[in-house]
Amino acid sequence: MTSRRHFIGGAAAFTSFMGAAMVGKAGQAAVPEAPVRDSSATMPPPPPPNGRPYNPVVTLNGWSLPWRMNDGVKEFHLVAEPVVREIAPGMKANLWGYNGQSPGPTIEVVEGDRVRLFVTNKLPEITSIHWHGQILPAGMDGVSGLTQPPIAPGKTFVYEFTARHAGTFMYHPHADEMAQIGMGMMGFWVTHPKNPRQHAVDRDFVFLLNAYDIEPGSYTPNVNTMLDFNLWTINSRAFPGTDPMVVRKDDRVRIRIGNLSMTNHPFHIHGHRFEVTGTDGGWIPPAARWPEVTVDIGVGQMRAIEFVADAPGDWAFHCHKSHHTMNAMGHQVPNLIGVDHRGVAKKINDLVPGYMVMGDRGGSMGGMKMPLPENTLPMMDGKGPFGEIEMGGMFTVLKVREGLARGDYRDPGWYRHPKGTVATEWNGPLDAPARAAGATAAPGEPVATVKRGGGHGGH
Ligand SMILES: [Cu+2]
Repeated sequence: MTSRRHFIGGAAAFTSFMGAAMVGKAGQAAVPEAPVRDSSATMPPPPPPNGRPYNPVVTLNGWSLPWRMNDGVKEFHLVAEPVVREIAPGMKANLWGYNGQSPGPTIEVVEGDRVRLFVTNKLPEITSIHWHGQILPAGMDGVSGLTQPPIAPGKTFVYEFTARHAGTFMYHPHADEMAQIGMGMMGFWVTHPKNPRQHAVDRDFVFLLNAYDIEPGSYTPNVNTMLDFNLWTINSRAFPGTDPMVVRKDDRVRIRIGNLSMTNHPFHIHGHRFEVTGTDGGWIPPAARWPEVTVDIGVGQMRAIEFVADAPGDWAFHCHKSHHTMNAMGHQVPNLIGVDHRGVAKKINDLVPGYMVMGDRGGSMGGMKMPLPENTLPMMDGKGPFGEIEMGGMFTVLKVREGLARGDYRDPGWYRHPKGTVATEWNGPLDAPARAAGATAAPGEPVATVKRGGGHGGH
């Protein structure tokens, strides 16, 4: 095994790392170095140091794996291993992943590239990697037992094939999948078109959707869970731990979303309309696209959406299943909307300290403070410029700003709304609403006495 170098910095560090790898001793080793990243922050995309040019993608709360060019072949080294991933500030999870993080790093190559991937298994059990969506020789498909023997703990396998068509793909184990995917083993793969102007956009984001069942107060997912997950994550991050997607006004933006969780996720954008331009099967011809504001992403599917970010602001971008935008703890709270339980809750609280019910006026859970076990996220969280955002899970913010520099992905802070464009409290006169005779009264209003005329019958 070659030594493993911690890989923390941004583009500058990447370039110097690649430079060192090219000329240093590691460049001569049989197996390329396996860079490790110990941060869950989004790494701005570095320009390709060699090989065919391409427009790199931005992996939300992730990074792209550097390669070594060896005689015209791009060589990557993935290490399957246990990792500690910060899900959001205040919560870490014991996951399995690649090269220090879950999901693993994004692999970026160009159509026609010859690619060699070394995979070292540092897990306590066998593994393999399947290159989801790639057209390749059957023996490189990574299905343990079917196309190759499994990779035993401590062993390294090598895969090699030509990236034949441009598009968006994923990688994940095809060995003990329930446990290994359930522990966070997955990654993104982007094959860029040979002509960098083809399918070109200004900003190209990628992320995977995954889910975990981590008991409040614990650190390790229960991988036997089939449906009842309590942490819904974008690249193994839950809001407010998800980084914003920062774009310049009028940029053409692509977001590629892969789903390796156990259920579908209808992803919804605010303030814009998009078209689905790609699937894991390839690009959709322009004439076959239609406008959307929500796209359902099925299990094992990828959808690439594109739009022009022409509306400045902070726009929510999230899964539309409401339970998928909340974190753990929420699902066992009894629903007492409409029940006056003020006395009851106090009595129960004397017996069960920390007992909490959903508010009798509907909830607003962000304002409910209950003692949390250690290593547990509030179910809805996030401070915004106007108060609690009351979101968790699969939620992030698209920040559209004028005048950003190309390649500037730094968080610009909250949007400053032009005067007169924010919803505000109405302080003028409020007349009682005119109601039709016989209409149901509003709560607190006396029920109107309507004289029922005889002879009409019925209700
Ligand atoms: Cu969802």
